Amino acid sequence: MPTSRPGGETRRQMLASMILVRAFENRLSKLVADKEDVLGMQILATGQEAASVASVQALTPEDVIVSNHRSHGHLLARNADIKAIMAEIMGKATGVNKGKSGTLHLIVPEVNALMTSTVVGAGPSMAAGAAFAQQYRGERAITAVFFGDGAAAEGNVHEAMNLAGVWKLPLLFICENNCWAGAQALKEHCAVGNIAVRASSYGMPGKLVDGNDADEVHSAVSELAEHCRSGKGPALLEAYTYRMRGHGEHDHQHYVDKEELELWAAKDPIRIYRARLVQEGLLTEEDVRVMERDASARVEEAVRFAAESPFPAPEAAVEDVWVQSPWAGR
Ligand SMILES: Cc1ncc(C[n+]2csc(CCOP(=O)(O)OP(=O)(O)O)c2C)c(N)n1
Ligand SMILES: [Mg+2]
Repeated sequence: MPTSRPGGETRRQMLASMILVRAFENRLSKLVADKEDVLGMQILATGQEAASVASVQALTPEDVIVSNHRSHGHLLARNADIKAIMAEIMGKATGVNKGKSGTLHLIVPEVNALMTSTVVGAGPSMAAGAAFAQQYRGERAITAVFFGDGAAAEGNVHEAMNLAGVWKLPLLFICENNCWAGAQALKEHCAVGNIAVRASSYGMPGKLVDGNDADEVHSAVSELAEHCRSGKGPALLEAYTYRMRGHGEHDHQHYVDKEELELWAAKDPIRIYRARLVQEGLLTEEDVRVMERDASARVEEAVRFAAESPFPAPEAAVEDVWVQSPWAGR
């Protein structure tokens, strides 16, 4: 299958989106450190921005995405409302889920982000259901599910891949292999060197890419999404990347070698991409500084909006729990 490089405008947008995601998560990290406003465990994807942003940007807005506990990049790249995402993280009534999901279970149906789940490995089987619905209705849209290297060891993920292969579901599995699952290194839970080789066991194509290279990720997702869209069944992409921070903000990575961190810091996906676009003449350094200022202003506005928003009323706890059946009272 041919691979092609994304166009200039797409590449500029990818850089802007990666910069926004980094600014958002850096601010979140500072809020945690300052013990301000944010509730619960904060799980960031610093260092993984190319994998998440380029994947999402290679999909169409009609495609459904299913994410996991490391979801901010996926949702912001999808243009989910940044103020409502921040408000949700702070547990406010103006949040995307009225303050009831918090950061770990964000759902943004307006942008076809069906769900995020912190139950490791749950996403792929839910995504298989969404892809089945798309196939059943004869839609052109596909489903893309993001999961980690640790999740790839869960039985549930293998079942989802097997069923997707048997039913030829339009489902793109995107494994963000960030080398760690909590405090467990990949070799402690994975018998093979990479996850993509497993694809052939489920009758689907598998591809391993440098997850810190936005162009490479974009091209691979475009190619595999086309495979899924054209009725040929599922596909598996492994984006090899690195989690630059601890599992969550509570985790100070005492188990990680300093040299390993330095090695990956040198492969920072934003710095690499920024230099590439400037060198190719697609942007000037000043254009990038404007992107950074814009990102920072949007993040500050989101923090202000969220901090000033009210918490949900106690009665709201029992709202949105049940769906009214369309057949009720008939
Ligand atoms: C079923 C289940 N088992 C264990 C956990 C605890 N847990 C949360 S995240 C995580 C590590 C997941 O690693 P990976 O899938 O590689 O994703 P990453 O955190 O690296 O993005 C674990 C074990 C959980 N949330 N759900
Ligand atoms: Mg991982």
